[in-house]
Amino acid sequence: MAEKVVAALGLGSNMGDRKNQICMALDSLAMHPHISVSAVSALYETPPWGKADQPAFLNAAVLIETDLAPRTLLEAALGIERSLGRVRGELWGPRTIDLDILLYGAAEVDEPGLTIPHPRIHERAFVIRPLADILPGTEIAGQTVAAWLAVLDVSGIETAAAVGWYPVNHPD
Ligand code: A4P
Ligand code: MG
Repeated sequence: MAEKVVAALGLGSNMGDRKNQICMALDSLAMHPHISVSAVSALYETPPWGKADQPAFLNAAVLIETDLAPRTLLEAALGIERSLGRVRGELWGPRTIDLDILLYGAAEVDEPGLTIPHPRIHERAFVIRPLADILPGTEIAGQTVAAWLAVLDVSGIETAAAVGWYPVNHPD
């Protein structure tokens, strides 16, 4: 069996029952035979980034351990999106659920359809805020996640709720 790798995924939703969809995606990850969930961030309500005229998002980040290769993990994530009714619309537009592979160990992947670390993590408060709950000390683009959090504009981001029964590693 392949070695286990620690990976971080970002979750986002701004259509339908946002919290339920994020919780269903977390359940699907936890039930996957090759994925174990180690920690989940708090849930954050975040202003839309990139395309402003759309509803606010709920965002979270989850730490997993997996022996799936990056491409297989992406297929699992896309399968979970599909199972929750994700229909691909415009880039950066509204979505029922978005599951992005943020980090996969220290791997750097740049292939058609798969880029890890996920592009622009450190420019996006909606990614860095939840990621700082689960991986504050990890370096991205030369600085720790916690250091990026300190310089990003987090105005408008609010803690929505803890996610429930998952082990939450949150500073509050
Ligand atoms: N893909 C490549 N690398 C990855 C990766 N590391 N993880 C490919 C996941 N997918 C990856 O994604 C398009 C394709 O990206 C996938 O089929 C996969 O092959 P998509 O989810 O269909 O497209 P998208 O999400 O519209 O585009 P993109 O660039 O992934 O957008 P983002 O970066 O996900 O941004 N504002 C707030 N507040 N919160 C949000 O969550 N999300 C977005 C979308 C915009 N604004 C937001 C939020
Ligand atoms: Mg995406």
